[in-house]
Amino acid sequence: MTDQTKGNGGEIHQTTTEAERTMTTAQGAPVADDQNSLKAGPRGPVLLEDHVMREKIFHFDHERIPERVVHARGYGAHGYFELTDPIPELSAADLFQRKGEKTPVFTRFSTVAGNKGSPDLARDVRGFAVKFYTKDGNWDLVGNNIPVFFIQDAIKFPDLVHAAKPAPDRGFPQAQTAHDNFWDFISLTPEATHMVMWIMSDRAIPRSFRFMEGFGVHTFRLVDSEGKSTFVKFHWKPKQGLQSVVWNEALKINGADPDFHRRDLWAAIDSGDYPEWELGVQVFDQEFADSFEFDVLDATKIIPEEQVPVRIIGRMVLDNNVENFFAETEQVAFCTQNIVPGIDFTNDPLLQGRNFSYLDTQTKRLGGPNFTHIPINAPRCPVHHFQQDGHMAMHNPKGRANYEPNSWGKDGGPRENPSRGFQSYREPMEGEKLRIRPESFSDHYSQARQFYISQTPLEQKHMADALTFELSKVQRMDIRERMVGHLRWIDDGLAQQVADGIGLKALPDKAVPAREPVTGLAESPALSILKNGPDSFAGRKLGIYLAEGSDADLVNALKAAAKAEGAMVEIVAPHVAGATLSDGSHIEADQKIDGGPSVLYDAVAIVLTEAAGKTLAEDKPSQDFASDAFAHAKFIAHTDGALPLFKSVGVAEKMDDGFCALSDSDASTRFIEMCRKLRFWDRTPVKAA
Ligand code: HDE
Repeated sequence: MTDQTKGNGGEIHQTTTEAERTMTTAQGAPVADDQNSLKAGPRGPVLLEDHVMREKIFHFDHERIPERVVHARGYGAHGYFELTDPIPELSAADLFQRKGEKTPVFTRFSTVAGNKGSPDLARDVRGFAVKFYTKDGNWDLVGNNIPVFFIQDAIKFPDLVHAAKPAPDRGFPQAQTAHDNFWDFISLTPEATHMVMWIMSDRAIPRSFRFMEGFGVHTFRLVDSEGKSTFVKFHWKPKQGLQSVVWNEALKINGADPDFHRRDLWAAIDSGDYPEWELGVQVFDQEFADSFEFDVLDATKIIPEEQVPVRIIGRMVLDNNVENFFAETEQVAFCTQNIVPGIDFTNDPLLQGRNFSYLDTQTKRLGGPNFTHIPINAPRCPVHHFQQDGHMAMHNPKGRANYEPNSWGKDGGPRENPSRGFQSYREPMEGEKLRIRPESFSDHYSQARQFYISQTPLEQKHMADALTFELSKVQRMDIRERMVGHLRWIDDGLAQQVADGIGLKALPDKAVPAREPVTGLAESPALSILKNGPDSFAGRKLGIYLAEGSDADLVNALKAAAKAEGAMVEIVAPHVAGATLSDGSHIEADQKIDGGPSVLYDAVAIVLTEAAGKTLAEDKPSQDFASDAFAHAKFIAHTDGALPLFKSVGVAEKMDDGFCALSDSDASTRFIEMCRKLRFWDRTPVKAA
């Protein structure tokens, strides 16, 4: 039981007499007063002797740990990986052996460039890191939502990240690449061109973590029980389908809800709508690698799915939110070198560098070598070794022996196990020691072009717009021109649009290529988001804007239709207290209109009486709700009462097939069916470039 009293100065004291609820210091000493420090007299100086206050403030002072140098902003959740198609013929990895077996996972999604407090909708790559707690130890698949990377050799990573982060002199801009330093570095790094096409595409502004693909990026190896190896690339495919927002929407979401992505993941899991991804593998042998147009060790290249199909072997379900953000999401330490028997590295120089970096960075971030003792990082299988001591050691070896070989027999601790233990693939190695980039890495444009031509005209336009936006923020003309010189290898139409957009008088010369690009690479439809639409509104969110007197039957029908589809609904109203509907029932609002702009929803319904419509037609947040929904190509359901609002923002005369008049009892179902297309793109038609 908690009692509440007032103290001498009127401050609130909540007290208990129950032993188990008694507050203590970190040393376990019971605390009598958590409101006042120890003083000499009521107004007197605070005494140094106050061990309670000093301990509390000392601990607070040390609450922060260094944020991740990249991927600082992220959000994680627990779940499981379930094997649906075992692959013992390819890999001896324990988690790939038994159909239906579940392996616990912790997955963290992130942006790359921004700091911990930066907004979620920055144009950026998203991290997609999965820790599998297997019976043979932790396997960390630390990937991204884009299957290629900017650079080919880890030694360039500090330069890339320095160029992308705020300029060191002025300390801005935060969480964005639209500045001179980034494009200066990129335009001097032609190997980045392929990745640039991806980050200028809508992939870099995902609607939610739940609607993104994930990629292991590098070529890895699978190794079977006989030691035979097959190359592999890992893919995560969202069951919910792919979806992105449009750039203008991203800018506004960042203002309306900077936590948009983390809130979305948390809310979906909290409501029982568990996001799910399929794990796929692209497997190929040395013969394929030798005949492929590009080097499979080059992380700036993909292998198109049309060339090597993705075989689905399992699924990941995230079904459990973190209990404590810091303990789990912040302290989780992903390390690419966390690998298990049956999976192995290749000689991709980016991957090899990462294998050093992640272990090194965790030691700095988590304060010492014992971060595997933190529960989120601890393997969930038995652990036996002779490592000991160090900061914050929780489990030291038991018994007398802390070395081997030793003479203590059964009590002498663990020993190596040649048959079960990790064996590196016996890859023959020979060569001179050199600092050199392989010539087979020197094609910088072919796949960038392949990505571009695989997009729909609308997606291509978004890329041209993104490049124009970013380069418009670059002040140095020579950097802008140099970048357009690279774009000319991708598509002259694209280069021209960007050149026009940033005010170049003439197209600059083509960049001099290290190697003549391959012509005639086939389109890869798998690379487009819009060609692979989910055709479902499940997992999406409908915003219903209503006010006093709104039609109760319509509101209920919309809610029911959305629920039947598996979609979420939020009620937006002029007041957070909600409104009284036509049947006299009261409905609570989830958002007050200026805190619930239409950018937060995938589709909107505006259910207003004529009187409310007339009043709200003069209200700026209501106007924005309607005009933004229209501008962002959203499906809009409405009553006649919404027409004055549409009129006030110039939309009334442009109403198209993306609008659905809520005129009969089936209209709600019809509207949700329309929403399966996610957006009414016909509203923003684009001619093929
Ligand atoms: Fe990372 N990266 N990275 N990276 N990376 C980090 O590790 C690094 C790269 C990726 O949610 C750091 O724990 C180097 C590619 C993700 O906690 C650091 C290179 C890919 C995460 C680091 C790369 C990634 C990180 C910073 C070039 C996709 C977040 C904090 C060789 C395949 C994991 C940390 C999480 C984080 C180094 C390139 C993905 C410094 C040196 C390529 C998803 O170790």
